[in-house]
Amino acid sequence: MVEGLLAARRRYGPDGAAVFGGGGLTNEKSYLLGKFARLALGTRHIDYNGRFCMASAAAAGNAAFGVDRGLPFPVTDLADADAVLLAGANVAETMPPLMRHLVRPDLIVIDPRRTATAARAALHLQPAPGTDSALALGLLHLAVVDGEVDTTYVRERTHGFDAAWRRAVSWWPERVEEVTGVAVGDQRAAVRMLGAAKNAYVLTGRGVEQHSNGVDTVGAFINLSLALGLPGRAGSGFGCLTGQGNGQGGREHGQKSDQLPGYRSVVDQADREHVARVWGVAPDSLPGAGRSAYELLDSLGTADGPKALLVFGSNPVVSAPHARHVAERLAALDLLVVADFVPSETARMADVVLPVTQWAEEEGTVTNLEGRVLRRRRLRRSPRHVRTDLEVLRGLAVALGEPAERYPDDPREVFDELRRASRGGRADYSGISYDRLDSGAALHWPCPGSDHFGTPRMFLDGFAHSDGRARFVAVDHTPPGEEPDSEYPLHVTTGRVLAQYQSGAQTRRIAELNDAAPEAVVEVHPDTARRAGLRDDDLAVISSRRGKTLARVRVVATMRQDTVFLPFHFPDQHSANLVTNPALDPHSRIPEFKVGAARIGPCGEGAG
Ligand SMILES: Nc1nc2c(c(=O)[nH]1)N[C@H]1C(S)=C(S)[C@@H](COP(=O)(O)OP(=O)(O)OC[C@H]3O[C@@H](n4cnc5c(=O)[nH]c(N)nc54)[C@H](O)[C@@H]3O)O[C@H]1N2
Ligand SMILES: Nc1nc2c(c(=O)[nH]1)N[C@H]1C(S)=C(S)[C@@H](COP(=O)(O)OP(=O)(O)OC[C@H]3O[C@@H](n4cnc5c(=O)[nH]c(N)nc54)[C@H](O)[C@@H]3O)O[C@H]1N2
Ligand SMILES: [Mo]
Repeated sequence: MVEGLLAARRRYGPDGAAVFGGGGLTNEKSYLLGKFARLALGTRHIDYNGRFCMASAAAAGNAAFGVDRGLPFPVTDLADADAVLLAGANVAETMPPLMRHLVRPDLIVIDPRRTATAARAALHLQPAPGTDSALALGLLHLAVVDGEVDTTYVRERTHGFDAAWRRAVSWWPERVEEVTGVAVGDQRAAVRMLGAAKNAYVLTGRGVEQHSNGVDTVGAFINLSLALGLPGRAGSGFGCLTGQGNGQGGREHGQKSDQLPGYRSVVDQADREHVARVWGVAPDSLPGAGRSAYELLDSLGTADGPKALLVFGSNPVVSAPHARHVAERLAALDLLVVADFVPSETARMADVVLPVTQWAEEEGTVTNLEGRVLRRRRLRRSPRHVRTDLEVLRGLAVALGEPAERYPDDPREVFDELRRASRGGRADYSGISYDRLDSGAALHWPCPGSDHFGTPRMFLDGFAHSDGRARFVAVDHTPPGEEPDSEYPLHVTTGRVLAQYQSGAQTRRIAELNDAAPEAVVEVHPDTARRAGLRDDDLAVISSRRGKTLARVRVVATMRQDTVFLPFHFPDQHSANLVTNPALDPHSRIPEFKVGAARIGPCGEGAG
């Protein structure tokens, strides 16, 4: 590995090597991985799978509120609300424990599918995939004309309403119905429910975030919540439901190509100076911003792309869009190193696999969806000679010529350094310690001092912009990257099912041991299936401009006729990402996992 990394550096410079991380890594690993990339490799190319997840919501939240923390309030607050709007989130399957906080509120669910979550809603709006920004603009339009706007709040706590309204003014309900398929009466009912609620929340999931207009779409929902006066008011609010075990912390400590620890900016001089001081290096020696996750993968092994890649905590061969192309790029590398504890599809392609310890075998912290830092404790010993990710990073760094003391491998020591690096930053962890967490304290960042009790509820006294006000963003609806046409007449959308987790490498390992492989399915409306010559349980081929994938038909009467749904948990010829569109949002570089043009048909004998 070291020879390969040094060769890449010699021939192509420090950017000849790159790092790909994951939001499942602990805070300590995320932090050390970012430091390793920028100091030991000296590369600007480090990014992670959060870019595939909620990067658009983070960008929209930062623009509107001055800082983004997925949920700026504890989940338990939801239980007392009168109404909750869930836009593109299927929490009954993806976060089942959250459902217990959603018993009392009236639920409004926006999802092209009638999910388990939608089935429990008081109102289900079922738009065509990729039309949410039109729907959100329409809901804002109705809130204004039906007199549901909190004008005092808008005047005292926000800026930019007029510009946002100028865009929404042309999204009258009939036009919105035509674009989205959501009936005018249902639009009105949603606004009435939110307007009548004394306390309400608007929450977004991947369904509205993973789009080539993801930032604008989330911005349109934030605008709606601001018009109703929800964010920063006790008992109400706006939030994004982050997904992975450390979906929050994973992005706050420097795995994202444009961020340094403490949610600092890699291009801000004061931010660079602070982090460089903690790391004991000159600010100028820190590299600048690198490529975003998909752009990084897309460039591997090309003339100006990295020739060596280290992967920690992701399985991009299955989870990245346009997966066949990504596999080709990985195959073009001089050196691929994968650290994992199961033989993932990406690990199977690697020149070197590092079999690291797994969560039950190590100490650390993660930050949950409400910004609360949780201790993860070791439950069992690891097999002998298996190293932790921290030990791997330290060993590699030293072999690359770095001083050992720069890479502590004791999680507590790493966390203490992370606290110093985050001090004064937007995500300030400096007051959070293992001792405080172990004594049972519930600490949400920002927590700027050892005597500070953390911040479970943000924005109550003001938003994080210098004038304390939130910003409406002037957004319009733009259509998705691909619309159905005669060749590819359907929308294909993707997501999750309850019984599978992520790219599935771990579930498959368990299934392998039990001799029971899970099978890929595609959800199809009965009429769509009939027209395509398909019956329930048939093997179907779903194709798009990127390629094709195979899945068993599940006929679902509540599907939209123009849409099929593929869970993304399956590998090889069953991967949903063989058909997904890698079109990127211009502001956040999140890919368009949630909509593309496709067709479906029977899979001929022996095909695939
Ligand atoms: N069981 C299970 N739970 C998980 C995971 C898992 O893999 N399995 N993964 C975790 C992770 S990393 C994440 S990020 C979260 C994700 O949690 P969710 O966001 O709830 O998950 P998804 O299924 O990706 O997307 C949610 C819904 O978006 C809908 N959708 C698709 N296209 C559109 C659209 O254009 N507009 C709208 N409004 N909705 C659309 C889909 O039909 C789907 O029901 O789940 C976490 N929890
Ligand atoms: N079509 C489509 N594609 C999607 C999505 C979608 O909705 N539709 N969702 C996207 C989203 S939201 C996400 S988050 C990604 C998730 O997809 P991936 O980024 O591939 O994440 P995982 O499948 O969780 O893979 C994590 C890998 O890291 C390993 N791992 C876990 N913990 C550790 C650790 O501590 N150290 C090391 N070294 N390895 C570890 C696991 O064993 C596993 O093999 O997929 C994205 N892809
Ligand atoms: Mo995610």
